[in-house]
Amino acid sequence: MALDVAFDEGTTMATTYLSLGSNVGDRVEYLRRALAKLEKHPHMAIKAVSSFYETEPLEYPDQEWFVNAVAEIDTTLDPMSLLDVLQGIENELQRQRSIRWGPRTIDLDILYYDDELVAESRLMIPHIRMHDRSFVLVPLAEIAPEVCHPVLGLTSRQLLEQLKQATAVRPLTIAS
Ligand code: PH2
Ligand code: MG
Ligand code: MG
Repeated sequence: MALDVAFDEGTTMATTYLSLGSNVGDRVEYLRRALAKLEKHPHMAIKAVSSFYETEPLEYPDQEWFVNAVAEIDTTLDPMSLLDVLQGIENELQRQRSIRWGPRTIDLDILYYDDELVAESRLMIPHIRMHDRSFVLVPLAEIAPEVCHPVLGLTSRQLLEQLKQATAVRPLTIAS
């Protein structure tokens, strides 16, 4: 999936990697709807989307398996504005189904934003736990194997190789 958007001249473009996850309701549909909303945004262009993976829940094992993916996006939004847009999309998708499905329909997390480091109470970039999570590293290594973690100095492929506790991540057997 690729889309070229003509951004205004003079604006600074950044490449960001986002993690998408859902474990409530029609998980694939939530990922697709989130991607459609990202694609429609005037300041974002989707450059690549990984396969969709079915993943064993991490950190809170007593919940449904997730569907996870990673997207590469070019954006002229600064990191905080990007976070606002992502939270807006999460709210839109949750609000529509909140009564029926509960609150965890979609999770949109910023992994990288160029090589920038952000350490705010609302936002940490690189994502603080991404290097421990096979559900992030497998799709990230699929679309960006050579991209380097700006703090750890390791590529996605190397992060995946050095993962100690890899939880189950398997390609979803539907067209994504
Ligand atoms: N997200 C979490 C916690 N655990 N596990 C999987 N497999 N996938 C997720 O997206 C995920 C998780 C908190 O955001
Ligand atoms: Mg998350
Ligand atoms: Mg989140």
